[in-house]
This record gives sequence, structure tokens and C-alpha cells, in this order.
Amino acid sequence: MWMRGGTSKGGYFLAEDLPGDVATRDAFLLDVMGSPDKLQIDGMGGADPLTSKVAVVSRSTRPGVDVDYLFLQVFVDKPIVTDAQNCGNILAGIGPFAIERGLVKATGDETLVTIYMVNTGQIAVARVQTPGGRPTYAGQAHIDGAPGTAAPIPIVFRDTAGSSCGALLPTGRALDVIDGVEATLIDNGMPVVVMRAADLGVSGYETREELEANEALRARIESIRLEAGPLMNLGDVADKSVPKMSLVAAPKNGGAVMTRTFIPHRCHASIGVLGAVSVATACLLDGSPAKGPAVLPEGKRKSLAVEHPTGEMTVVVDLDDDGAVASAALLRTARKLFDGVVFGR
Ligand code: NQM
Repeated sequence: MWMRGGTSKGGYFLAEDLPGDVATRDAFLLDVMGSPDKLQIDGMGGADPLTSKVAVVSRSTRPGVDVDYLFLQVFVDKPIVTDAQNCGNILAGIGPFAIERGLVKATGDETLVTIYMVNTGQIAVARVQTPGGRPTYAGQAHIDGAPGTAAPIPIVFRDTAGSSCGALLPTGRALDVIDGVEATLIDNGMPVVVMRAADLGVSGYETREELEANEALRARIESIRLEAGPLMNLGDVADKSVPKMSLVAAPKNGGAVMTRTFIPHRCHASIGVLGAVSVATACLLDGSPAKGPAVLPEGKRKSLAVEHPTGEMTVVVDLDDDGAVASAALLRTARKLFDGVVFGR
């Protein structure tokens, strides 16, 4: 099934429909997407990392969990399929897909789907609209970065700290300096290097296209990323899609912080879901370069609008008694686009 999940798009497969052997599976998925090729002309991919994504879904055997979701990023211009990151946008389609495929039974007008995210070993709970026992995609919820409105799919994340890096702050500090640039190396669901845009010679309010055309900036960001990878317990990240690189500035539209995020080579048209959770968490940390520009509300439950090139994504965080983020929630939508048979070579 092809679906839009949040502000991403990709192929959703039942695990049993894909080759069990990983090398054979990955070769098939490269063919399906048409990679490696900048245009992905010979496949289904949309010539952008945001539209070259795959979800592999199966019934879960874990207690209290409905389905297991493995996310695979298929590189556009390299023959790489990686499970080294999670994706909270593609996650938005998992609940409806699982119900459509009969892995989960609808339980009334709304159905809670508990999802184990295989990449990072964490749980997300999605609330899917199921009037008459079937998922509906029509509704009134709007998310920035996707046109129009659709049925709301609120998602709650628990235990996202240290998803891939083993700790929220893998270096043990909220502030590191790499190549003279102050950064927070953080993982609250997604490994992200958070830096002030101004420290990299840009405002943080540029368009995606302007930033992507800035070769010097991209080279500097990549060199910082390659140094940050091992510091974040990610090893050599030359061929990985993590860590993401987020440049922050003061909010412009009444939100908490402005962002421009490289994922890691293209600049995101908006921001990833778990990427936004990680950036929002950095804004709350004393010592982080993100805290200065951020505008933070009071209280133990904080609604943090993470501004991005096409609007904002609101992350609702609940703090524990120590002021640490205990859980995060946000709103996504998804849409079934196509259901059928896709071919390899
Ligand atoms: O951070 C893009 C996206 C993502 C990832 C990326 C995501 C997340 O927008 O949870 O959703 O950062 O590669 O789909």
C-alpha cells in the first residue's frame, strides 16, 4: 500500500510479503524505489528522501503490543537501504494500515493501535478514527507540510530518550563544541545535532532551496556530522542518515523555536516528528545553544511549536518531577493513496 504518513510518503508492506533475507529484501526495495538515481525514474520513489521510505509491518508477539513496525530509508542517489533511523511521519500510517490489513481489529469509532518501533525498541500509541469499523482518512485536522485536512491521528511516545545513542545526551553534556560550533548532541527518539543557525553564518529563516544551494554551509555541516557520529555512539555515519543536523533560531510565528533541519544532506521541507521531539527537548536543557533563542511556556505540560520552513509542528511534552521529558505527543494525519502490486526487476 502506498500512503502519505504525516509529511512523508512511502510503501507500506506486510513483512511476510517481502523476502526474508535482508540483502535480497534491500535489493528488491532499491528496485521498487528506482534507486540509485537522482530522479528515481525507474521506480516509485519521489526523488526526495521524504518520499523514498518503506514501512515493514507484522503482527506483534510482544505483550500489550499490536504490531511491529520496521522503518527503512531507501537512499535516492546511493544503493543504500538503512534501518539506522526511525520515522515518526511514516509511523502515522501504521495504525490505519494495520487495520486495513486485518492485523488489528477496529474497536468502535476510534481504535488505539500500540506500535513497537523495531528500529529503536520503543512504543508509540496511535489513535485512529474508525467509524463503522474501518479507518477513515477524511477529517478536519491540518498539519503544516501536507495540504488540506484529514482525519486526526494523535500519537503518544514513551521512553524515547536514548533511542539510538543509548542516552538522551550521549556525551553526558548538553553542550559540546565541534569545529568551533556550540552544539547539543541529543537523542530523544532521533539523534540530532542542534546548533544555532547564526553560529554557522545563516539566519535560520532561509528557504530550503537557499540553504541547499549554500555549498560551503553544507560541507561544514557534513564535516561536523561526521565528527558527531562517533561521539553519539553511532560509529562512522558517512553512509547513515543520522544524526540529523538542526539549525535553530528565535521563533518568528509565535512558536517555541525556528528550525532548519538537514536529514542529513537534503534540507527537510518541514521537520521529522521524532526530530522535532529531540529539538524541543534540547530547548529545555540548561547549557544547550537552543535554550537561548527558544521561547518556552511555563508548566509541567508544555506545548512547544517547533517552527520549520512550511509552518510548525507542535510537540506536547510532559515533564517529570526532575524537569526531564517523560513523554511526548503530537498530531499527524495519513492517507491511503494506492493499494496494489509493485514490481522489482
Ligand atoms: O524524525 C525525515 C520525516 C523524517 C523522519 C528524516 C521523521 C522523524 O519527516 O520522526 O519523521 O528526518 O529523515 O519523515
